[in-house]
Parts: sequence; C-alpha cells; structure tokens
Amino acid sequence: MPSKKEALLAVISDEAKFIATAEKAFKSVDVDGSGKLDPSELKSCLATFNADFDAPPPSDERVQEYIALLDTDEVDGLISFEEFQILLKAMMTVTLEMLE
Ligand SMILES: [Ca+2]
Ligand SMILES: [Ca+2]
Repeated sequence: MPSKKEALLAVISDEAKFIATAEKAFKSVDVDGSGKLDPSELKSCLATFNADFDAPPPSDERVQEYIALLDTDEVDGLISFEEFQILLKAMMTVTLEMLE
C-alpha cells in the first residue's frame, strides 16, 4: 500500500488519474445528481475535508467565500465540475503540505 502522500502525489501529477478521481469525488458530493454543487453540497464537502484535520465545519459565510472564489467558469452561484477540479486540486495540495 502506498502512503497517503504517495497516493496523492500520484493523482496530482497524472492528469488522467486526477480527472478520474475528481469525477468520483464530484459524484459523491453532488448528492442530488444535478451536475452542479449548490452551497449545501459544497458545505458538506468542505466539512468532510476539515474533519480530516480535526477542524470545525465551515460557516455559511465561509462557504459563500469559497463559491465567490471558485465560481468563475460559469458564474451561477453553483460549482460546476470544472470549478470543482480547481477546488479539489487546492485541497490535495493543502493535504500534501500538511503531510510534509
Ligand atoms: Ca447538486
Ligand atoms: Ca459556476
């Protein structure tokens, strides 16, 4: 079994692997299957991520900040798969840094 760090590095450095991982993650976060993440779906995604670091779930204000930051591809207040990939890559990078 590769370590968590090795597994993450392998995904980040391989575009095809990253897309496959992102697709899987997006489907599990997009609970209603709408193809877009609404604020509540994004919030539970971020809460799960924070829990990995024993951090509290984000506030609604924080979720709105994330949306404002990410909602650039198609500005609709929702997170598309393209926009989600940017978030996922950032999350993986942060995780890697924490594992250093
Ligand atoms: Ca959705
Ligand atoms: Ca959007």
